[in-house]
Amino acid sequence: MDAYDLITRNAAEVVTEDEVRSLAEDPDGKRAYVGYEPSGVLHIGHMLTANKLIELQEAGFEIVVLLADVHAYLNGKGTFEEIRETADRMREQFVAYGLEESDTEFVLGSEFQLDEEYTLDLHALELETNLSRAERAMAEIQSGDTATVAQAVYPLMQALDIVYLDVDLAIGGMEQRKVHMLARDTLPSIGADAPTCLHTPLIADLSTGVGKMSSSAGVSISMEDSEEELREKVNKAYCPPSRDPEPDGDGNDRDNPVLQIFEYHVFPRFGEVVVERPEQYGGDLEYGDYESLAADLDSGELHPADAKGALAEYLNELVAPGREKIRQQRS
Ligand code: NAL
Repeated sequence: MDAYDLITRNAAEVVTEDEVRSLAEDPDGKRAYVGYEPSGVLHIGHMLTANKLIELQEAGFEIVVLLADVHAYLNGKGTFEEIRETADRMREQFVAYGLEESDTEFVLGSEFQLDEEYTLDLHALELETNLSRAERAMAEIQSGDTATVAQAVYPLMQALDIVYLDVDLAIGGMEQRKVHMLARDTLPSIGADAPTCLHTPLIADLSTGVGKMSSSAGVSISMEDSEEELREKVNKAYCPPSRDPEPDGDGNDRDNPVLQIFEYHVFPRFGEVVVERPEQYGGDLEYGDYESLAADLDSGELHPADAKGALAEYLNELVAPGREKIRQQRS
């Protein structure tokens, strides 16, 4: 796979393609960053962007992970002390998940976001941004129903962090795209470059295939799930025996979360998949890529129950090191 294909593999969107192509010409030493509000335990959304970071490390990028303690505070996620404490645990869980520690710089937001120069730059961005734009940028990030002033400041700090961390490529889930577009539009007003962005897809709600999977509503996969819990969650997941013939945008907005997890988690990390079946049902099935597995589900060669059984096992392998780390953190 060439560098551009590896960088953009499984991306829902890159802004812009030309900018990413120019990064791909010489990725060595380029910096990609992602930010996370510290929370107690990683969930499948964190793991999805982490998969992309691991691929970018393979492509030669240096990775910066911002543990966004001040952002979590502004978003109403707890007292500052509580949030600071979870940031350390989250860093250890990312390393257990497979982020190469020697190639990853973990930064706490509060290390630089309270400096005088940063604060003045932030106020400059506040002057350039109207409230409704800031609110719209937060629609899919904000906790609570009514936006606070703190939540209007939040996306401007996120924009400014891209400058202060000196990154070449900003990574985030699709829910971050409006913050990144705001950053592209407003950063030039303080003399900074518009950031190049890559957005990972959202996985559909596990039980319905409608909307996005979320740890705050519905069923989500978490790094602390036991093998048994994973099996139960996956067994109950929405997995029609064929793909939606007309993907999103056509009024039939159901996606297949089981296939999505194979595509965005299992194949990127394992490269191939073996679905174990007793001889009497045709024996094991082996897949070297996502498309061939999806095609077999479509044709009926692969039964949803067998696909789910395999998925639960691979997910278990993915979360096991982090689950062990969480157990240690609590003892
Ligand atoms: C991501 C978040 C917070 C601050 C950031 C700063 C720079 C780059 C990425 C950042 C967290 C993210 C979330 N908004 O919703 O988890």
